[in-house]
Amino acid sequence: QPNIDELIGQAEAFITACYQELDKSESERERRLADIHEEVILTGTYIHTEEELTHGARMAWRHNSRCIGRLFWHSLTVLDARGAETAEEVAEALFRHVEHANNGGRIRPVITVFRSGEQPDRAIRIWNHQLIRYAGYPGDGEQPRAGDPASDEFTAVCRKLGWQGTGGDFDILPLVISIGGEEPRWFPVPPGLVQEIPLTHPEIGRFPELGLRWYPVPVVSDMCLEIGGIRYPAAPFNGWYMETEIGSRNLGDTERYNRLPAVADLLGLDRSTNTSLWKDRALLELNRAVLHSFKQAGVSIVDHHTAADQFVRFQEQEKRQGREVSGKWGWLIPPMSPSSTPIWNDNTLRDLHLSPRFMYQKKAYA
Ligand code: HEM
Ligand code: NRG
Repeated sequence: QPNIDELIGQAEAFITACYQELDKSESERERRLADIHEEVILTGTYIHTEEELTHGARMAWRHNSRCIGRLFWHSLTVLDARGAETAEEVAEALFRHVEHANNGGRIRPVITVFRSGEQPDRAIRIWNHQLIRYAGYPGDGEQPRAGDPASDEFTAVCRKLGWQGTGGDFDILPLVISIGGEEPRWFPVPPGLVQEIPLTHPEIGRFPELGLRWYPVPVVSDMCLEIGGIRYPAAPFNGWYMETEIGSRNLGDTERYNRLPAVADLLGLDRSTNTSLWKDRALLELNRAVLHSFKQAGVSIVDHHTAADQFVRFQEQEKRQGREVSGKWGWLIPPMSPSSTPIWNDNTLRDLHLSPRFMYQKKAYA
């Protein structure tokens, strides 16, 4: 958290940029800055208007150098949950978020913003990395490992709090919420809130034998939103998936579900040699299965070629607005056939560290 002078400086920079983008008059800007100045001197902080919160969150998305989906930054729905006080109220707002985002499959980009974190003894923290995610069980002498290895540590935390999973590959974790230094509370995700999608393949009839599935909406819930020097440690956001996130990484990575060998075996590929390119062929069919299954279920998803084209349109749109796009090449190229997308040959991308922004923060546990 910045000191008073830094806070006023950051507030000024934000209000200036925000009010200019919103076509507000010079006098409006000056009045608002005078008010903020007084409020900060009096209370040590200031409260964003709804309008500032909405536009600030949209700017933070637009500024994120790792996100390929930014063409749609202006369409972000901002839900103001700064009034939520108790863990129950937070959990209810989170379930409403998932419902509103899911929208029967026509996924809407949404962010829910909880109150700012200047008082550590009242700070709201969501312990989950994503609101919906699968548990991970490392296994032991008797039990083989199961679930998503990325969730092993958090799953152990949930079990210590009293949550019990089935020990299977696709247990949806509970929400874990803490207020200040209080013990965290956990809330099971209501059955029916998440319409999971079993993976099928457009041509391979036996694909369901792999028993793979995924959830419709990625809601990242452990990042901190910073707007004009004010930090929001609980501000979960979602868009829709790009298929490679699930097909290449979540199901394909060796340190995640590691399912390329199983897919290759189903396809009858020769795994005894690299030169059969069995990994590449398995990856391709796994990604096709993800796209096919989401489409069949009527759930929004984008393929990596379309997403890359949309990113190029975003770059052109920003150029017309006289703004430079911040980007990290290594994050923006997709984890399948990256050289077949227009981002591959873009050597102009630089990380500009713009604000408002989404930041990593210390884990709420450990
Ligand atoms: C990262 C796609 C919407 C903020 C990413 C990544 C992808 C992606 C593929 C890289 C993820 C990874 O490699 O793990 C999309 C698509 C969207 C979308 C297709 C559809 C609308 C949003 C929204 C926000 C957002 C609505 C925030 C309001 C971010 C942030 C990251 C990111 C902060 C970096 C996450 C990190 O550092 O771990 N996005 N995104 N995105 N996106 Fe988006
Ligand atoms: N790769 C992660 C999700 C990270 C964010 N991706 C998005 N964000 N598409 C995974 O679960 O695969 N979003 O806000 O849409």
